[in-house]
Amino acid sequence: MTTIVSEPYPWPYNGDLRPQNTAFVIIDMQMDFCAKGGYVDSMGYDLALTRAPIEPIQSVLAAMRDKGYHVFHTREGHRPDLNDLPANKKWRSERIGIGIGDKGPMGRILVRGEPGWNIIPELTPRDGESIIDKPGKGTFCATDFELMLRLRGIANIILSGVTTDVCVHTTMREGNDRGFECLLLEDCCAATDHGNHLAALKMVKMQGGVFGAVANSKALLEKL
Ligand code: C5J
Repeated sequence: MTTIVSEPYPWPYNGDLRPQNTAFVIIDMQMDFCAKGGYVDSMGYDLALTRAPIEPIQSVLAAMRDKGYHVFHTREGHRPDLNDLPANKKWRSERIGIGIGDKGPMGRILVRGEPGWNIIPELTPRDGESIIDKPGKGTFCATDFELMLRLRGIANIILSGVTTDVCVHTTMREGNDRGFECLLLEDCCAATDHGNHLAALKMVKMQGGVFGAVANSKALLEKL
């Protein structure tokens, strides 16, 4: 029986925490979210917020790699022809910054193959780690993520990345509805608004852990 000190219950619920059945998922730590001239910067949000989880994620990633846990990286992005970009998503993005698909200082915003779409160098994936390219906010939508989790016998998902209230939360909710046991690492995530980050953490902990549990990376590292 192995559990992590977390809220609102010791995670995972059944104490079955092993490298074989657990994945560490790093969501959208891309230049568009963390670098000057990218998507988040073009909207005028503070990059210090989205860059804050880099070091904590690096520590967890090193431990997960060392112990042989499954590691997944995700990238939010669209095909260069934008055939997978909903018109309302594009329209909304144009209201606040450079529109998705339009050219910015880091190349076309959230378009696959552009400089802004790359994962930041601090968290470069290693050979053997899966990268999920997703057109939406959730990692399960229009991807082979669930198939890969099921084929490997993964039951537990540990979530990190940006943004807590959007892509991380959507993925957690999607995973929870599919029966995966989810843990959100609070210091390994960030939102473009700190209040939204805190609210997103609180939402997880309602109703006895409605979407799973929340822990600090230190609690996880102690167990690993
Ligand atoms: C957003 C994301 N916030 N990765 N994407 O648009 O959370």
